[in-house]
Amino acid sequence: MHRRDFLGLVGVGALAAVGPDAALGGLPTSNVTLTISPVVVELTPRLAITTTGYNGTSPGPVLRMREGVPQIVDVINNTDVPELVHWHGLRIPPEVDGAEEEGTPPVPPHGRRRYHFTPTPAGTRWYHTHTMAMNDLHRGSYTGQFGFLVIESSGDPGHYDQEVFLALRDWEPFLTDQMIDADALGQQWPQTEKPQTTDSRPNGLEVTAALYSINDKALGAGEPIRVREGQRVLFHLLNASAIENRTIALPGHRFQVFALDGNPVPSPQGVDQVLLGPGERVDAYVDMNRPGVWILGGVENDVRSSGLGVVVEYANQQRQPEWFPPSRSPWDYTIFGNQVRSPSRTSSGADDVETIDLVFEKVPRAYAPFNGFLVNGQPYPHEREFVLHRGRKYRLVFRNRTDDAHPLHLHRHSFELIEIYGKATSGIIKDTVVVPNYGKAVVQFVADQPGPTLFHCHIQQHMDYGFKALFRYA
Ligand SMILES: [Cu+2]
Repeated sequence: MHRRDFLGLVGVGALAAVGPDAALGGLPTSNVTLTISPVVVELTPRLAITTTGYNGTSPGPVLRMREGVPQIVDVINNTDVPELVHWHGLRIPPEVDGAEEEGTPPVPPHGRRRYHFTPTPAGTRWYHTHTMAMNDLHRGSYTGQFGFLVIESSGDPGHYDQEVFLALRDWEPFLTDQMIDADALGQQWPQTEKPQTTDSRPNGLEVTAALYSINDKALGAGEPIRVREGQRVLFHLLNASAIENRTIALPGHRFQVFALDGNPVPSPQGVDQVLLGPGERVDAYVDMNRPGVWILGGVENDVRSSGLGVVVEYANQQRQPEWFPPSRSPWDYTIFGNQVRSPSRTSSGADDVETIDLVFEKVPRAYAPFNGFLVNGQPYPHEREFVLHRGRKYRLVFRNRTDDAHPLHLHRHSFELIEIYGKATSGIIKDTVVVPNYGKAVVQFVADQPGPTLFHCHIQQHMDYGFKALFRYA
């Protein structure tokens, strides 16, 4: 379908019968059952797609679990292929984490499997399939198998008037060699990892999409988010895409970001736009103090008009939803961290910290027609895995020698971001970080979760074609 045809179908302002809330009511959870089966997602009243989802919907239900309270989750697989449910951002054992590389047993086709785990840490997590897709764009994270998971603590959640969960998605992916680089991070960074001569071989086919939604609705097709002047709205934002980093904004409003990947940050800050790599979450308050009808959506015009948005409507306001571009202030993780004066802290192998260098490279058309990726010169699996010693502190130096920004995810652990864009920081705890093209990031973590631990790029095609590694405990 041509993008223009799709625009005609959506028609900002059209209303669908079922709003996003229908799919997102919280479940009481001492026990949870997730049923994997084919679903129909009505992106607009006139355009539906078929995919695979949880409990008859995509996104799946917002799951709420209590931190530290043991949980039983039953997964029923009503599809013809083995499946895995990964609990993203949780510190849980490899047998239940949901990665085959770590040894989690898959849920067999038309079978079921019971998981026992004790959810921790508190915060905005999510759950999603972790199967390989390779060249099948109807498998893995290209499907609708994802949902929010909130791990609740006894801590004070702070004051807000309503809570809104927004998952960014793209649909009906296809392959192209005309990838438009959407990785304009706005941020300036030293390209310390750029090789003297860059690879000039033609690029392989990459996955892209031209159809987007927030939760299960394209812009204008679902119920608006209804607000009143003076309200404080708590937004949980997730990029559930398999393919692309995204930047979103709400014109005339600021996102007061207080948590990254579900973990409170040392310096909450207001920002005009939020960048999310696949897998990342941002929690933010928005004070509703500019009455009108607005589009909360992707900053790229073609992406937003192809569905990536939702209408925010103040009470007693009737007009066409408005959009204007946010200020061009770049996304910068470090503004949410503690100020660190000496960047040398990150480069010298100080104290009791062991440094592991991870060099990422792309090999154009290594798996023709697709690109391949190398971690320290080798695609997965590595002959000798990276070995961790329990209780020891590690510093991972991500050296991105490719022309893409990659969202890098470490399973079953949280890490502290200590350097990015050539700036030192501290106190930002994450599980996924977008490392800019030809740039470097440094993270630090304590090896306190024994068992095999998967590390990978959260872009499905990159992971499938080599961009992953396994850490083992000695
Ligand atoms: Cu990647």
